[in-house]
Amino acid sequence: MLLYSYPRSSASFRVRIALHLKDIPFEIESVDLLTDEQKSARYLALNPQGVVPTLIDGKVVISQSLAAIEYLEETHPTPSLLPKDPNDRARARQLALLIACEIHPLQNLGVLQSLGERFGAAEEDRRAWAREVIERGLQAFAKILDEKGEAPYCHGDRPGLADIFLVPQLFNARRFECDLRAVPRLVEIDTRCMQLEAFRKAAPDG
Ligand SMILES: N[C@@H](CCC(=O)N[C@@H](CS)C(=O)NCC(=O)O)C(=O)O
Repeated sequence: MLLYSYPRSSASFRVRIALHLKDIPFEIESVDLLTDEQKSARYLALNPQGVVPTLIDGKVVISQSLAAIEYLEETHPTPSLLPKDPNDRARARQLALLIACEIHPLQNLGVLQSLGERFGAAEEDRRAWAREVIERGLQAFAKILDEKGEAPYCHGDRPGLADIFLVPQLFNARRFECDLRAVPRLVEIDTRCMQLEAFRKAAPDG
């Protein structure tokens, strides 16, 4: 498989974790977000949204990290990234989507650039906006987890879908200097995940 990816892209980080957890061999084609390579005609032909990641498996081309991860889950079911019980599976997806739909899109590069270019928001205000959406979203994530008890990972004793979304989001939270004191359980899970080779190899500096 081939993954179009950028080291510090948290959406790419998610797919890299899933590939490593499933021990699927893959190559990386780097797309430089700093020089807007994601907006080049060559890349837009592959991914009309102009964002990373894009996963290629032969003729299959998948954008959207969650769709790519679900594809990996279906084509390489072991080890599974989802719990067995339907309630728990729904919870895992709920947590992943909370990050994918409610936190990350509001703090990604494109939105922060628009806040500056269209509305004149200063760098400091853009960072404050990102901090606010991340902190609020992570606090909701932590509350949903608390209802489930004290498992070592987000859903049970193995890392899975929700952890795959949580760890890159915490990486972003630190980039924006979010206050994580209100979400100690998330910090603990992140530390535990980062002790695993799959997460370390997938990390921006991995
Ligand atoms: N929902 C998409 C998000 C993709 C996304 O926003 N990627 C960011 C990097 S994390 C990106 O490529 N940004 C470049 C831009 O906004 O121009 C996914 O999960 O794949």
